[in-house]
Amino acid sequence: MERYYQEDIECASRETIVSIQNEKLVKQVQHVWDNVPYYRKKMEEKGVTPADIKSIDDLHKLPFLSKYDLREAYPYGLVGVPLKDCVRIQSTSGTTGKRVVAFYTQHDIDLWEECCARAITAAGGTDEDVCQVSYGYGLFTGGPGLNGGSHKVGCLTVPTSSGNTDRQIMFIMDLQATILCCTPSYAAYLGERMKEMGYGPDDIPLKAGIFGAEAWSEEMRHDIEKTLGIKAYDIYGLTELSGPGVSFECSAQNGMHVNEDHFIAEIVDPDTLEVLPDGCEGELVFTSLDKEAFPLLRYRTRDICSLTREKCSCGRTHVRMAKPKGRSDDMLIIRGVNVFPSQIETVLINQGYAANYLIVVDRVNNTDTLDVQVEMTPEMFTDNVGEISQKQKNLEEALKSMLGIKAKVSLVAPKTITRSEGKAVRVIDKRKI
Ligand code: DLL
Repeated sequence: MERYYQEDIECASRETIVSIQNEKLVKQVQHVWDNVPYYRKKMEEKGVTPADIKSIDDLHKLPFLSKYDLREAYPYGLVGVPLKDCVRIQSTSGTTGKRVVAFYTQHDIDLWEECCARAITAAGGTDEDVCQVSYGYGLFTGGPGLNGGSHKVGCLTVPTSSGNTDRQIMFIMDLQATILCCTPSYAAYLGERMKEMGYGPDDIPLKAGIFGAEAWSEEMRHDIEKTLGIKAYDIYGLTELSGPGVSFECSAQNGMHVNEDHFIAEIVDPDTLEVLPDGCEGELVFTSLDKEAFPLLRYRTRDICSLTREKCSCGRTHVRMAKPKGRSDDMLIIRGVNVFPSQIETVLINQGYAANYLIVVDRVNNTDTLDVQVEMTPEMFTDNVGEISQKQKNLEEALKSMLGIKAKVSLVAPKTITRSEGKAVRVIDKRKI
């Protein structure tokens, strides 16, 4: 049976959703115009005033915001309320660029935690569950967001934060945790460690995982589900818009429902900025409809994915976004060819490797080089040079057929690539150093 945290709104008719969005957008544009001089100036430059925005059909008239603007306006330039009304900041864990600082009123935090509660409920969570939150706590939004959502659902919340892997496992086993929240790469590491400790999927009390904060492949999902004996749900979000819970997966595991009563999602062509129809891949852009402290309109996420409004078997009506392929700024251009780390991950897991790899890009004699270091699993480990070289060759062929360019593979011994407790760093681009 599908569970909902706020069924009325999660399963509302399209007309209801559009009417909520129309009403909130008009108010939000006025709020920003009145209280955020930085964005008002952008609107004036584009010749738009709040009177021009009567419904979501007028959204395209508004200017975009990007990380560049967040840096320009750092730290207080985009805050929409007096600082005395703000109760918290959070900041990006970003693996690229300077940190972003986002602000919250108590109302913003309540809505954010509700979004996370929707995600936990969609993963089957109830007040009977023990929910271990192994995302980092502190400036990163993962821990605080899912902690708040878990409280709202009424789960017994175990705020372990990330790291100290053996202690995490002790709590999962001793407290009989049923839901695990962490990055997919950390979930894979926890699974690996539990296997080493002799726990099979039937010994592990977990039933669901809520994994996000980084791009991960379907193949990695299947691996984690098998090792931990759980159903693994994707969750998406970004600090600029609140944190985790902007969208989340349901039992169908076929795209993440965007919380459309709080956010409008658009897909644009990253070069021309033209709005693209459903089904087309492009850059995801969000407008937050009821954030008070940090109300971003048409914020360019850099995440590449597509949207669908096709009916979902879970009964939710909110638009779904596909698993982001990666960020446009994580996309590697190697000898002119676009390569996403997630494509490499798909090949490795399909060939029986785990998601323990490092991509090293360099430029030698004016030519880009792509080296992929891949860890052998303990089961396949060998020191037979001929066998290793055959395995490397097989992987190189599989990568060539996926990417269209040649990659050099080096197989390394188990446990030689550093494990991640938060967002994994998978790429070293020496061309940028
Ligand atoms: O990563 C918020 C979060 C925490 C989401 C916990 C899910 C779970 P930031 O540190 O600001 O916030 O990073 C946001 O991470 O623009 C995407 O590029 C990436 N990202 C987040 N979730 C996913 C996901 C948090 N499910 C950036 N799949 C975003 C792919 C994701 N990428």
